Amino acid sequence: MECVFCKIVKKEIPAAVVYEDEDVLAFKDINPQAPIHLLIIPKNHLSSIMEVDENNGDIVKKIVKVAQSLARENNIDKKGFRLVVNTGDDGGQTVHHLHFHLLGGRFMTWPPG
Ligand code: DGP
Repeated sequence: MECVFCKIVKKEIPAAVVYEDEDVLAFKDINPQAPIHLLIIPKNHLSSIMEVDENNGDIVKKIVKVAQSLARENNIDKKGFRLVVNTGDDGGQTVHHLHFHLLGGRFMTWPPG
C-alpha cells in the first residue's frame, strides 16, 4: 500500500495544507496534540531522518526555514514551540515518510512520554 503522506502530496487524499512549494508540503496534523500541530514533509519520499545524506540533505535546511516562517505566522516564534522528528519504533514513528512535527500554543513538558 502506498505511503499516506505521498498520497497527500499527490492530492489523492485531502489535507489542510498551510504551506506548499516544489519540494516541501506542510499541513495540519489529523490528531493534534497541541493548539498548533503542523506536519512539514519533503515531497520526495524519505522513510525517516536516517535516509538524509549529503545528496538530499538540503531538504532539511528548507524544512527548517519553513518551520521558522510557520512559527512566525502562528505567533509562536517568541513564546516557543517544539520541532520533533519521531524516528523508528522506539521513537514513536507511525508514518514512514519523513515528517517534522511543529507543535505550539501551549507549554510543553519534558521529558516527552
Ligand atoms: P508519527 O507518530 O511521528 O509518525 O506522526 C504521524 C502523524 O501523522 C500523527 O501525528 C498523525 C498524523 N497523520 C497520520 N495520518 C494522517 C493523515 O492522513 N492526515 C493528516 N493530516 N495527518 C495524519
